[in-house]
Amino acid sequence: MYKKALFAVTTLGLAFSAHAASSSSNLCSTGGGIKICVNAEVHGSSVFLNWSKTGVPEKIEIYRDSDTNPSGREKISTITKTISKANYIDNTPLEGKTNYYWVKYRSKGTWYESAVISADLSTSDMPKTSTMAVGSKCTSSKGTVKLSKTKVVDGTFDGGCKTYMPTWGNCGQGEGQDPVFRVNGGKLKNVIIGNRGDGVHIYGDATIENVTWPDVCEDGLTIKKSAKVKIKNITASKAADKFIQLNAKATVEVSNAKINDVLKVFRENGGKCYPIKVSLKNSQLTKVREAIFRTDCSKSTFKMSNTSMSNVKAVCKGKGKCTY
Ligand code: ADA
Ligand code: CA
Ligand code: CA
Repeated sequence: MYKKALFAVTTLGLAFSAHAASSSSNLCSTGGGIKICVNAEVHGSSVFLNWSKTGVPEKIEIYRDSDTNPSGREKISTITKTISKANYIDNTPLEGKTNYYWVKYRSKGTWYESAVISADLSTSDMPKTSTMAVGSKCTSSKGTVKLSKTKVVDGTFDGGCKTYMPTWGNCGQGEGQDPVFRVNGGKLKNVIIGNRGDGVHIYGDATIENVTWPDVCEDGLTIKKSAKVKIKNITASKAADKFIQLNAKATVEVSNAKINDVLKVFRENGGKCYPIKVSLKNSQLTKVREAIFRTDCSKSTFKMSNTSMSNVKAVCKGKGKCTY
């Protein structure tokens, strides 16, 4: 579970603390015809700031300090182009202590600012490297199996923790490469996906278990036909673009995943609205360069729980209902 941050003092010196979600409405500031309410939460080793505001400021600046005295605070972000954006993730907060934040904004030429918001990292119960996420048990390879064509799975396939290496594909971003595994339905377990071709394609209800992608190629796993898919105990790294691509209506449940260095973890095909239902729990995410979940479909949903995040640019991007 992530730890909610505590709120502290207003600029007028009125001190109180409470849990973030329940007290955020108490900490609103007004000025220049704009009302701004800021909220802070600790997720993993990052601090998520989000705010609601009435009116449109000309510019926003985010400041951070190790105490509530604004003197000596550091400007950590300036927002001008994406002024409608109402969140900021601080991936490099001051470790092991309480961080204090201010959201400053300019309206009609004059600067105003939010009350100071605190985020306590001293007792964060979600360290940078979470031991809770197990990942795949097949991370060291028991040998390589060379594939001259896609391995089709109907029923159960146990790969014995070997690496399945295609003889085609180049691990680039070229579309239309044949997958390493085509799962028509059933269970794929104990495999290491070789770094050529297009990972795993799913065509029916399936369970994916103890699978490692040491180096995701075009995509790691693609849902090609409507399916319910459970993905558990997996480890994946180095996706230039997407790890999981959803090209059909699907319910995807991921748990005990260790995912590192991807642009997006989940992507519903651009412009499509199947819709999809995705959940992620008991997992560890490090270095997500764009977003964990991206969709253009407002009917699609993403739910994340008990997951540590470090160096994550955004949880959700685009449309969809996002809960975490
Ligand atoms: C890209 C591409 C889509 C589709 C998708 C995929 O998003 O634009 O047409 O090919 O990748 O399934 O990999
Ligand atoms: Ca200070
Ligand atoms: Ca693709």
